[in-house]
Formats: sequence, structure tokens, C-alpha cells
Amino acid sequence: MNFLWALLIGFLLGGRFCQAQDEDQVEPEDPVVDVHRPDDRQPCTQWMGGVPGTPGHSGHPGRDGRDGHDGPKGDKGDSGEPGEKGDTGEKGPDGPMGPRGFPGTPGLKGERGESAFMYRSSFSVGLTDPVPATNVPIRFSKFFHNEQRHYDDATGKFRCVLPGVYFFTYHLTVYPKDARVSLYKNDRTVMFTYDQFQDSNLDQASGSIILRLQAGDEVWLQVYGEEEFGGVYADNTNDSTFSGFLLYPDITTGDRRR
Ligand SMILES: [Ca+2]
Repeated sequence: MNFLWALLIGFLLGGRFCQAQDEDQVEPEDPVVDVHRPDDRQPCTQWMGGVPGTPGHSGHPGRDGRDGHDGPKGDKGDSGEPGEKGDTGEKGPDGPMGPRGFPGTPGLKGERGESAFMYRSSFSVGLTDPVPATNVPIRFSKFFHNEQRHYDDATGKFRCVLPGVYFFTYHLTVYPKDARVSLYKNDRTVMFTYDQFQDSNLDQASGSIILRLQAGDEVWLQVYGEEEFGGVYADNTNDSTFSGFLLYPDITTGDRRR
């Protein structure tokens, strides 16, 4: 009996379910549908599903999309490798002169020098009588000093033995006429002295000079003019003198300790 009730209830529930499906599949009524066209729709209890269709063909590729927006700024890249060394540039202009430097340290003490004792040459001579002739060397025969005998009273000339720089000077008494005196170096006049004599008077004439001499050079005084004798005078109380000395020698390796 229970079985029959269950079967009846199941039948009734199944019938309502199918009726609900049929009601869900009802499409809107088309006003142009032919009312005489047979309706192939059948109750759910008589429907059978068809065979699935084959997949369709792939469609055509779509068109390119629009360009996208710029992305955010990226991170800073790594430093590159150093480039090759360039060529040397042109020399620039000279800079301004720098400030004066500090004084340097004193140098080493020099070696002991040679004594000037080895380089001596000096003389001082005078007249004993008035000069007797003109245009010849005056011969001074009074010797105040002639230790090296570089002055020769036989010729009246100083002869250089030590090359170097010499100083010469003379002091002459002028009487009783004008005195014209020239100083010679190797037959060439290098200096003149002219003194005009004043009557009833006694004059003096003088001169001095510095000369560089080589060994063998000669220096002397002589009266010049057309007269037979000049006014260069001397007696017991009036001297006329001629002097000279070496100021400093020209020292070379070959001249040492001459
Ligand atoms: Ca005078």
C-alpha cells in the first residue's frame, strides 16, 4: 500500500517539473508565426537530445591595438667605462712671475787661494836731469823702487812680464818751457799731457792710466814736438817721476806660479 502511495506522489511531482520546464522555454509570441505550421515541440517526456555540432573555424586575426601610454621613468644606469686618454694639448701662455724666494744656504768654503806674493810687478823711478831730447823714450835713472827690474833704464821702457791689469802714473816738473808728454804702449800713443809753462814759475804736469797688458808689452813716456828738447825738468829739489804696478794678474792654468 505504501509503495503505491510513493509511486503516485513521484508521478505527480515529475509531471509538474516537466510542465515548469515547458513553461520556461516558451518564447514570446511572434505575431507573424503561422498558426497552421505544425508545432514540432513535444512534451518533455518525448524529447531526445541531438548530437553535438563540430567546432567552428578560427576567426580572422584581430587588428592591432592602440599604442599604450609611456611607462614610468626607469632607474639610473651604471657608470660607463673611462674613455681613452686624449692627446696632449697645446702649451699655454707663461704664467705671472712668482714671488721672490727665500735666500739659499751659504755655499761651501772655497779652497785656499794662491798668494799674491807670486804675482808682483811694480816700479817707481825718477829723473836725475832734465830730459835732453824729444821723440824718444824718457830714461828715468833714479830708482825709488824697481825690485823686479821690470823697468829698464837702458831703454826707458817698462816691460810686462805678468799679464794683467796695470796702473801707471807720472808727476813731472815743467821748466823752463811747455811740456808735451805722451804715454806709449807698444809704439802707439794712448794718452797725452800738455802743460803751458808760465814765466818766472814752476809748473807740474801729471797723468795716470790703467791698461791691460800682455806679457812682452812695453809702456813708456816721451816728449813729443818739433823742438830739440821739452820742458820736463828735474834737479836736486824738483823731481819728475814715473811709477806703475800690477793691479791684478790675468791668471789662467798655464800662467800659474810663473
Ligand atoms: Ca801750466
